[in-house]
Amino acid sequence: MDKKPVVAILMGSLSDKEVMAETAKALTEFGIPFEAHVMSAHRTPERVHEFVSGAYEKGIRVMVAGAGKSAHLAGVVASLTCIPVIGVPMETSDLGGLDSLLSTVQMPPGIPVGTIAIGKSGARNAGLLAVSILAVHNVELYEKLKLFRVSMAAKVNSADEELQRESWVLGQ
Ligand code: RP5
Repeated sequence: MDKKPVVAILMGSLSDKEVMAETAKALTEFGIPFEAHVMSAHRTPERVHEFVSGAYEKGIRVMVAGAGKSAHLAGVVASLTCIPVIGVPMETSDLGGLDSLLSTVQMPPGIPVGTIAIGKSGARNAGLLAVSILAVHNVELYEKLKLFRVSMAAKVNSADEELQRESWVLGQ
């Protein structure tokens, strides 16, 4: 695959870095080139505008935006581009991430944001979903995704085998 970034990972603050690194890890597992930036819908709105409006022309095909609290980053990003946008709501100390979830998911009709689970599992799934979107027109990547699912299923099956070796499972 071309080395030019095809996915942009955006986060509202450096405090979101650890969570958004999960998106980066998933993309790396599939060899997807990406770039990652901190930019904020309310603290650096001009930077968001500048970056997102030039994203398609420079080769970005999926955007992942993670933000917390009044998490309008993904919505603002989606308003500036027709590239698919996946929103990752950050877990927060005050409302547990429900604030971020509702701010990201409740987009009025017309400007969609594909909102995913709160926190690290959401960030990982955002990466995997970005891979699925890119795989629609890339047979090799699609096959890689299928193999990934097969190996995940194998892990679950071997976990069950391991569990069956424990005597308490038999109810005796
Ligand atoms: C949002 O506010 C960021 O996405 C972050 O999740 C949250 C808190 O930001 P900091 O105060 O930690 O920079 O804009």
